[in-house]
Amino acid sequence: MSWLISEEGRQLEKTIDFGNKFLIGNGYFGYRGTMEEYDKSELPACNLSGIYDQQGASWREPINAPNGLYTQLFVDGDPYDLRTKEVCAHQQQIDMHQALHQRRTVFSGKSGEVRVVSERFASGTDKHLLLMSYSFCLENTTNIRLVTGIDGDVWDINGPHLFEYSHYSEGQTLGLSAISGEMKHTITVADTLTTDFEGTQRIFETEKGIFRQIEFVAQAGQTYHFTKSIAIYTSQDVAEPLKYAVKASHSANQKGYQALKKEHQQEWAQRWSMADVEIEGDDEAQLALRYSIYQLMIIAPRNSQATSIPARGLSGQTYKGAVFWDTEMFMLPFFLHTEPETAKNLIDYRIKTLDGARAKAAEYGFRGAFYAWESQENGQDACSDYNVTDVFTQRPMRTYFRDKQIHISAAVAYGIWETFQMTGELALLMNGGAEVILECARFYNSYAYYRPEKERFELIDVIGPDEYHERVYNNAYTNKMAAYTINIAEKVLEQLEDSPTYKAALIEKLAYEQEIEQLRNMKKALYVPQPDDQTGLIEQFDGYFKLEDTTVDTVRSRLIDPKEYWGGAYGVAADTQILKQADVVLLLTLFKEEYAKEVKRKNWQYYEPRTEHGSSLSPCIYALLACDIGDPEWAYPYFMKTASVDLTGESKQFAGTIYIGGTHPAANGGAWMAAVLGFAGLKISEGRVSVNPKLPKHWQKMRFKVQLKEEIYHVEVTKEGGKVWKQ
Ligand code: IFM
Repeated sequence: MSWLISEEGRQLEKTIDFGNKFLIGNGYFGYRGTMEEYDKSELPACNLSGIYDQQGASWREPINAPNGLYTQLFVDGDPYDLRTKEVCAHQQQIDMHQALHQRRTVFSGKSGEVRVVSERFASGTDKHLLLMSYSFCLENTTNIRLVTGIDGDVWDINGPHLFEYSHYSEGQTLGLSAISGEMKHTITVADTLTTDFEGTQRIFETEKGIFRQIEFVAQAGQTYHFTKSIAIYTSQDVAEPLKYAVKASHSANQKGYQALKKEHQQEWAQRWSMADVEIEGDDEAQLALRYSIYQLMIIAPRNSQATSIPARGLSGQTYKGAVFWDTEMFMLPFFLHTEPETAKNLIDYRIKTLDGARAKAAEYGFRGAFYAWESQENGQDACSDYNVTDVFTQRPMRTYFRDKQIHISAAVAYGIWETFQMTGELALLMNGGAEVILECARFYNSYAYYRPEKERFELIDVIGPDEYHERVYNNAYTNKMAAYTINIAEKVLEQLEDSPTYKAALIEKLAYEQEIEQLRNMKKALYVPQPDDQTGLIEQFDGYFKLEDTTVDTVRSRLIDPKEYWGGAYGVAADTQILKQADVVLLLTLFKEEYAKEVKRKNWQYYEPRTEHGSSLSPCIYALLACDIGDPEWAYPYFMKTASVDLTGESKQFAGTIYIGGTHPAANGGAWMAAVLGFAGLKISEGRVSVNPKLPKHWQKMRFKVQLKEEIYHVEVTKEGGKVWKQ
């Protein structure tokens, strides 16, 4: 039971939600949980990873491939479509253990009942393959028309992106290629069909699609079955995507659905044997946590070099398919502990995009690497200067995420350093990691402002994690992370001591000698806000405590429109102490060893009632710190909120008028962190794995594995303590 995510009934009002909830994927593409008969109005999408395009002046976003699953069944001329037909029963589910999407529908119509059963999976062994098995059975003998093929008229937020469609057909294989407008990428989908029935066949083309129509008389009570072997290739993969797609689709078809499914199941069983976290005593938490892990595993860029994970995973084009700090700060820990190879891929992406970060720093007049707030394939920043649309005037609002969220570079440096510490691979530093870290430190050096009267460096005019307060001075989190980046840079240089030739060449290449001296000075004099002696509180930024002290509900009651943006110049939260998401609490979580328990407790208690949790990144951090201070019962609701965000669909859907729905991989990673690092209290330090469990009252036991270097460790914890042993 705890492996199945299931919904009964049509619930048409939840079609968009279910598209997210029933997502399948394999890191190369994500396929939304929509019905086979849907056209673009229901937002089906085969969302491709790391391949972007821009239409006119609108936002650049990832490309959705033509829909190879498209299938519509006509019974006596009538379309049997979930949107329009009455049903006696309908169920949609994800079997997480096998990463299979399953559908069962019993339609009722003038020709009696029609049962449709389908199953699909994004191959875990060949990232280019999407497989489907589909069967139907009629109550009465009736004329059938089956239309199945490739629908290239796809849903886009800022499209269309696909043009110059070309069609292909040979035997049972159809193909559709299209060329993207800006980048001229070719996207090809091929589909080979195998049926266990015969009929009158016709292939027809539309401008943006190619379909096969099969007509026959279906006998009452007989089940008819077909499979589709769909292959997706782009010109980013190979020079001739059509050739590859057709070949892959043929050979998949030859191998057969069942054989491919078996391979896929074995691969997923293997993955789960490493990644699963078992919870005894709480089925709801178990399901939600597994679902979070499932979501991370379907978007992990395993077989692609140097690609990362967008903030909405592969569930669509929201947030421009861009990579945020979410990856390093919220998702990376899961991969580092369970799939280090994938973690390294995520890091390689930042190494690959270093030049983009350098260009951004230079654009703003700084040195070093200022990473994109919303990073696309080459590290260019997709974040617009006007990232929110005002609900009243419909005008774009000037936001400063791109210019001022300078903590992004620290997140990148932090992620690389964490990966180095976990894997111990110096090659990671020598193959670009060191260069990134040094360039990030240089950026803070060039950004910092020396205040002679205070004899200190400050970071002024920034936005911290709490985006509702723009252009603040000395955001505690940002200053601390900048200081940490400088620390890491020093440690990196120490690590390179044993490779003097490489080190000297790097310092020369970056002209870094003088920078080292400056960083030393800055390290001594960079201001990092400290807990107040009396109250123990860390002020989120200069002047924060002078802002109106009110409640989240009061601020909410001031909204004129529910979609109104809370931040920006005139936002309802901007002049108050109400924050969007964990900020000081995140600082205390990351650097928990450096602060007294009482300080952590006081700040948790102060900031929590003032936090709107308007970002899905927030609750997991409150859960983590609550565990750290020994209060798992405080942590539990925040953990559950995080772990179930994509199950309940209860998350913000709009920022102003901009749609921001989709899946929430940062929260998925946060759920894993809260469970493993929080409740189980896993700690890896100096090559030693230990636990310090703080289980919620009703949890009896947790069991999971982690990988450290080449070793796999089994961990089992109860309320009384824990065991860790090597495999
Ligand atoms: O990166 C986050 C940010 O912290 C809050 N707004 C949404 C972004 C993407 O998840």
